[in-house]
Amino acid sequence: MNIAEIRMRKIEMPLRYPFQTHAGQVNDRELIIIEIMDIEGRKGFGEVTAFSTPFYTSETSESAWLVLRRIFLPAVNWHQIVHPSNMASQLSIWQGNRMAKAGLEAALWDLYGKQLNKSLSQLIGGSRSYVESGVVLSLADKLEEVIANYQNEGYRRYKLKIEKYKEGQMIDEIKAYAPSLPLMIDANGLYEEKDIPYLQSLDSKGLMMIEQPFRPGDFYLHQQLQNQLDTPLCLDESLTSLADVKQAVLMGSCQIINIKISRVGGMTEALAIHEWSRKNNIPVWCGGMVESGISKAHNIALASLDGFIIPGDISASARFWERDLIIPEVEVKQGRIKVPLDPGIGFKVDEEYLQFVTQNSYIFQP
Ligand code: OSB
Ligand code: MG
Repeated sequence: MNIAEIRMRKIEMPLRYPFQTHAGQVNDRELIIIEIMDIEGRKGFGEVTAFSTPFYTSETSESAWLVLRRIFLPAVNWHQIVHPSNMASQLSIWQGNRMAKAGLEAALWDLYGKQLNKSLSQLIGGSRSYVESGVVLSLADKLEEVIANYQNEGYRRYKLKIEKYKEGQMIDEIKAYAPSLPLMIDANGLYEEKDIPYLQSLDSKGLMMIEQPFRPGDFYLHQQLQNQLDTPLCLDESLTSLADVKQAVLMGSCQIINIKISRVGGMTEALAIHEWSRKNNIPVWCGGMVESGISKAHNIALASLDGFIIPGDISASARFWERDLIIPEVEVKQGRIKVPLDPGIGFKVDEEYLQFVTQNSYIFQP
């Protein structure tokens, strides 16, 4: 792909509202932006979406920075890369660090689209011109107020983070003023085996699904729960590869798959998961990482594939940011986002703002 230079930036973007999870509150989002330039000066952009603490997966933005700088960047045989998927095979000798791998691969996909003058959606075989959009409600949000706001954009799926044992009541409250709101909860693995009776009490609430009730790795416990629930289970943290997805589905540990490009190590693996799920009639949706527009753009392309039949965590730029890194910003109208047709990610990167939020830069020349 004639790669001349790779630049990594550590950035910090202020969130419009604090994002509250069980593990604390995020006010400023730390991210790594990867920029890969070819010999003609075309640039591809990717994003490493690891958080500053390992509350979601074991990677952090700092661990990803180190692994990229010390191990991945020097070890890739850049001259042998003729297609973005070559990156995954070259990096497959190393365990884990999937978000670091995914960010690098993302920049290659954007660049590849620009070199071929094709949109990312077109490159990967996307068939939709709009993707359906869902939104996550953080624990810090005043539910009634934010739901009223989000209804203007017409979001097609609302996701509630859990506050153990309070969610039953929260769901009832929401249903009281918005009875037909398409609602799901995401437990981020906080329930334990002893909570199975409580989870059964949620079965009558009409949830679209329950995401990641137990800790990752516990396919057996998820299977036990799914056997006792009508509400479909969806796995997130548990699924880091196609192999995990096959295991979960074939064991009956879940009925729905959350695909995040970052969690599975890149677009190539995400495409393989989508393909297998489609052949096996397993519904998939695209997860989110409180990410910038660069990563949202990659998600929009992914979600334009056939198998993405459930609205994803792909919200408007304004859901998180006063100002986003892309032009134009992502907009949600009537619960949908238009899939851009321009080459690569299809949005222009706001390089002036990118420079403004950059804290630290590292340049590597192959
Ligand atoms: O589990 O999907 C998750 C945010 C941080 C860590 C984990 C998760 C999330 C989200 C964010 O749910 C969804 C979004 O970005 O819209
Ligand atoms: Mg989740």
